[in-house]
Amino acid sequence: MPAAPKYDSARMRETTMTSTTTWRPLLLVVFLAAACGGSKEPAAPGGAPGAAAAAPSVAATGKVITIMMITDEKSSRFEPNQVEAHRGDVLRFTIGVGVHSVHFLADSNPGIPNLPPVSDLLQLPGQTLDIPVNFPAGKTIYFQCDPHAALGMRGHLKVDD
Ligand SMILES: [Cu+2]
Repeated sequence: MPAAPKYDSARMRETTMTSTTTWRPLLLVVFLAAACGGSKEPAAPGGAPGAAAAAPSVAATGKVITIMMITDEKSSRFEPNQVEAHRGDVLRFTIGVGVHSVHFLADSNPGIPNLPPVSDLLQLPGQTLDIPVNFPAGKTIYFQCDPHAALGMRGHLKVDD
């Protein structure tokens, strides 16, 4: 796996106390996406230091799956809310409308390693949070938006090899 660009590595050290190794595939994908798509600056992976275990990195596939987060007159929801992805893909949670979070609850995902820390609240239209699919193949992982989980803003990620 090629090393992440120096620029991104330096930035990561500013924004997180956790190992840069864990997030390097993500950074690479973000860098490539930004280089060809001119996408916005991704949200920093929030959360407490120490929340990220020393995870084995996963080889990035380069595939990015956009999951919109929307509140409208119909509902608050992830769109899509049933996602199938391969290890090394990236889930790009993207604000459409509303204020949302992304939370892969540990309690709802027993035994699943590499769960990201709960996100900050995201609220700017177009704001994104990238989550690398670095979970065991064959598992289905639950995630939710904390403010709207009770209203049905929940989703599942099925992980393929
Ligand atoms: Cu929400």
